[in-house]
Amino acid sequence: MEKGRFYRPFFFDSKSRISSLSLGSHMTKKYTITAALPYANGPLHLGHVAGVYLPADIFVRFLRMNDADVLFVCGSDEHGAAITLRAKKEGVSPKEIVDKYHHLIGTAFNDFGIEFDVYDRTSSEMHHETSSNFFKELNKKDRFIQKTSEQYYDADYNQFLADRYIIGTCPKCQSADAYGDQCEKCGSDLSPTDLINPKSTLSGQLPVLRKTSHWFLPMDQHEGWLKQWITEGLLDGEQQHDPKAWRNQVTGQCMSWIDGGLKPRAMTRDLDWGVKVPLPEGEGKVLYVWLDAPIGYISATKKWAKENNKKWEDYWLKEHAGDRKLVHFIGKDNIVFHAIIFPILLKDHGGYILPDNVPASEFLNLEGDKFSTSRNWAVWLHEYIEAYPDKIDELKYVLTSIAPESKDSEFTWKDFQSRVNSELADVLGNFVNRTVVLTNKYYSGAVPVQGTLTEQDHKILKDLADIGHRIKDLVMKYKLREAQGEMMGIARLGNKYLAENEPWKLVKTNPERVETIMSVALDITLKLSIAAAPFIPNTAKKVQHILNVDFTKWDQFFEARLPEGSMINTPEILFKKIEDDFVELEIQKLKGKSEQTSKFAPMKEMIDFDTFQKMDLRMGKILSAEKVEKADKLLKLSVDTGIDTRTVVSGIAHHYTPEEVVGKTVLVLLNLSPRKIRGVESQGMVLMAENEEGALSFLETEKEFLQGQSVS
Ligand code: B3M
Ligand code: ZN
Repeated sequence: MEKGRFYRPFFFDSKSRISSLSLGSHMTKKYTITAALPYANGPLHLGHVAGVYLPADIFVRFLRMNDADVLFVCGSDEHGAAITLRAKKEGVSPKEIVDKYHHLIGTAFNDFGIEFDVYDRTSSEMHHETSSNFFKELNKKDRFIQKTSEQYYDADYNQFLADRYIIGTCPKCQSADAYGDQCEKCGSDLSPTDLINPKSTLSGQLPVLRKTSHWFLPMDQHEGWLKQWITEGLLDGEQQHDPKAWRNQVTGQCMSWIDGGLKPRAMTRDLDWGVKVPLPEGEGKVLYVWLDAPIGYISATKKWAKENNKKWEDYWLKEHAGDRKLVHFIGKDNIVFHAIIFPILLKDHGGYILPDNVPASEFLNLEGDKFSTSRNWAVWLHEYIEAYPDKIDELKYVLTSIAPESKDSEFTWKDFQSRVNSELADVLGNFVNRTVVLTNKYYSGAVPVQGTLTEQDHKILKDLADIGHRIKDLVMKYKLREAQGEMMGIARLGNKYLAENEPWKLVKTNPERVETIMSVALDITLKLSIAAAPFIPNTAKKVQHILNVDFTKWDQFFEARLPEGSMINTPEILFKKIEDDFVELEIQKLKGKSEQTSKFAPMKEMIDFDTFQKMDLRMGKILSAEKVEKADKLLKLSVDTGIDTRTVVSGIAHHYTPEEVVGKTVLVLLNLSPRKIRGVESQGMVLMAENEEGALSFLETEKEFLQGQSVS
């Protein structure tokens, strides 16, 4: 292709970028989007990300592309038994626990590209003040019933047992480790006295019942309006939201609680870590974590508004918020707290908007098992980012592809590899690469003139517009998994368009037509980069950089084109393929970690008694000891075994001097095949114990045993 033949030179500084003009109608919507506050008692794993934070981030990015006024709120949930239990277990203060994990989680969100406007924490003063005032307002309005009841108490620890301080069998699904306030398996909300065979998680003992008084939320009194609000979207006679837009499992779970009869629920606890009950008679008591945590969304907004010269009321209060929509992204075990308890509190307090939707996800499983922090059966987000900082979009794409939106789903490293390789690399990467390579090859990177479009060209552009409308419709229905699939459909269409038109063949005989084909292919690439932005934002930016544009508005998907003659950049590989040993390594890491939970190496493979009997273990006396030339870890021992005196080389020089070991009677494995260690033949092994820090100790007998005595 001679240079310059087929495109009008466009006086365009190829380095400057075509700025994005918002070409379409502005979205009138205003949103307050919250994502469940992660407990600051451990790192985030992929299940948390896939179920809550990634979908919320995609939704917010899409809203922002549509010029919506969005506030995206999150923060660390720093109260509750989960934290104080971990602090007890680690022998540190709850503050040390929350400080460590607040930082770790916040950094992981930032590095993974979850773009909150504010990531706050419920141990903040602003939060304590906000939730205390919220409680006082409810108490002033007599929204609580103060009552004395019998609560489980751990006499060994002198502590009342609530929530996660007590476990037992769930009366609904028989799960053995239901908590005092909730069964995570079936989602039922429970009271400690509902549990079968309750047990204290502190002493492990059967707890006793003791009297204590608390402020109860009479949830039973709210069943009427709740039912109408959830099933018809009506509040005080007004249509507040579209109930059909709620996920079936959310409505279903709420209705099963309501139909099962809501019970008064204690909103205070006998604990010392949390928001103190702001009443004289509340001495020694704190707000129930699920009372204060959702108020954390409001206090985080107040913090953000203060720092950004905004009015927090615009994001939460009816008379300020207008048609603003409140949306809570959560996991399914949080539904009762966000779709029943928090709405009751907001309504009781008065003046607040109620959630427009609560898109709760089901659970993501991992390699055939549930994610489990205690068993360390997890892929931790911060560890993934540390290991693969250049594979953020790959993980985002795969997690959205398998998002547990309506049913539990499964993450496997094999599936991760196949989606990255055969979808991202082979479909999306391949299409962009071919288009960019050919544009550089035929036109030195200049965007060719788009001549007369054929019927096929018009059809593909129409199909693309339909995809654009479907993506918007799906995202606004929180069907992000399907929406991403539509985005990938753009790349599939592009590959099909190139394959059907074969510009690489046609260029010899009909270069004019090839200009149009490549111009359409570049338009498809541009649309792909806009549609990809909410899902794989880094890739979207890379493709727009290659195209030398910066289009960030959704409407540009439908109207924007690359100006003819503008210069695009050279191609770059968007996705490196995942090799088999990557998968193998990750599975080994996972297996290794889960066995390491007890901090000690997992048991080796079983041996039978005969094999054990073959080992000849005896007591031996160390007669002399010396360092080994050029081997600072080794000592050369001369050992009297009772049947002979032999040389044994032992890696104990960092732990003992030769003088310290002479005269010791120690345990020796005699019948170990001799082997040369740094030139010295060692005939046997002196057995040592090693602790977690790697310190060594001989295995000595508590009685005087002479060398030669056998050990069995
Ligand atoms: N800390 C998350 C959980 O239950 C809980 C969410 C609070 S959102 C206000 O794992
Ligand atoms: Zn259950």
